Amino acid sequence: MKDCLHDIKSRLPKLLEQIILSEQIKALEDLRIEYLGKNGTITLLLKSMADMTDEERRNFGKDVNELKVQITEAIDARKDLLVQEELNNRLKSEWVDLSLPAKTYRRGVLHPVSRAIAEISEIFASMGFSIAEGPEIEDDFHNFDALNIPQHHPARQMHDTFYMPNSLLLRTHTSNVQIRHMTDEQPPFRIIVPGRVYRYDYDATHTPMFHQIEGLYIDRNITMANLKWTITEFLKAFFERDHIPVRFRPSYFPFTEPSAEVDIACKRTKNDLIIGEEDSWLEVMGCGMTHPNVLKNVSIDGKNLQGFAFGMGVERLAMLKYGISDLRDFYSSDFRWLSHYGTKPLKIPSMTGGLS
Ligand code: 2NM
Repeated sequence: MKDCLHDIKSRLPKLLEQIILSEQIKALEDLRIEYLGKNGTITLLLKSMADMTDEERRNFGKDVNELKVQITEAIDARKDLLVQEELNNRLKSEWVDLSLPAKTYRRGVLHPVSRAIAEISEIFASMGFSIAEGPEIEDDFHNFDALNIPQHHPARQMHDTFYMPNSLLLRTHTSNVQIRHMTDEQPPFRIIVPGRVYRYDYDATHTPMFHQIEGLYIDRNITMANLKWTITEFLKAFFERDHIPVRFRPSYFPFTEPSAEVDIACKRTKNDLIIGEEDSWLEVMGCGMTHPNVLKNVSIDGKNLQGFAFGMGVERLAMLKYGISDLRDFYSSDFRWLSHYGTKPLKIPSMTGGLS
C-alpha cells in the first residue's frame, strides 16, 4: 500500500493536469469514479488503514487525505467550469430575437360566425356603442319576467327553452345582459351584446345553439327616427352598399312597443342573391322602442328616459353576406368548409381597414 501511495503521489501532477484539460463532464466523472468511487484508488487506500498501527496510520492517513482533497477540489472546480460553459453555450444558441416579425399560423382561420361578430361590433363601435357580455345560464327573471314575458305568456312557449335543475335555464336571447346592464350601470346606455343563445329546435334552418347580437340605446329624447337611422346605417355598412332600401314592418315583441321587423331589398337570380336591388324583401332583424314595463322592471324613469332595442341572428347575416347556403355546415367542423369560408386571423375587420 505504501508503494501504491507513493505511486499516486508521483502521478499527481499528471492527474491534475489531466483533470484541468478535460473537456467533457463525463470524462471528469470517470476520473472521479476511478479515484474516489466505492472501489476507487483513494478509497481503497483509506480502507487499507484499518490494518495499520497507529503510528503508520498517522502519516499515511495525512498523505492520503491530502491527495483526496486535492483530487476532489480539482475535479469539482473543473466540473463547475464545464457546467457554466455548457450553460453559456446553450444561452448563446437558444436566444430569441423578440423584435423579429411573428410567423403567422397559416392553417388556422376565423370561423364565419366570429368574423360576422367582429364586423358587426366594429360598425356599432364606430357609432359609439360598447360591447357588453353576460351569463349563458340564466334565471327566469332575467330571461323572461324582466322582459315583460310573464309566466303564462305564450312567448315562453314560443321560445322552446332548455330548462336546467334549480330553476335555471339556457338563455333564449341575449336580452338578459341588457337587463343586467340596466340594473347595474347608470344611464345613458348604448351597448351591443353578442353571444350564444339556445332554443330547443333543430331542422334545416334552426340549430339548438346559435348566435345573436342585440343592441340597446337608452337616453333622453331617443325616438323611432334614431332607431331607423341607426339600423339603416348599420345595414349599409355591413352589406357594404351605398344604398339599400330598408322596410320597417310592424310586428310584435313583448319587450318593445311599437315593434318592427326589418326587411332589406334583394334580388334573387338563378344562383345568386343580390342585396340592395329592388325585387323582393328579405327579413334581417327585429327591433322596437323599449317597452315601458321593461324600463319599470329595471327602475328606469320612463318619463325622462326612453330608447330602442334590436336583435339579429349572426348565422343568418353571415349566410347572406358570405354566400353560405346551409346553416348546419356552421357546426359540422368540416375542415374543407372551414378553410373555404374562414378568414385569415390577421385580417381583422375594421372601419378604416375594410370589413371584408
Ligand atoms: C329583438 C327585437 C326587439 C330587445 C329588447 C331588449 C331589452 F332588453 F332592452 F328590452 N333587448 N333586445 C329586442 C327588441 C330584441 O330581437 C329580435
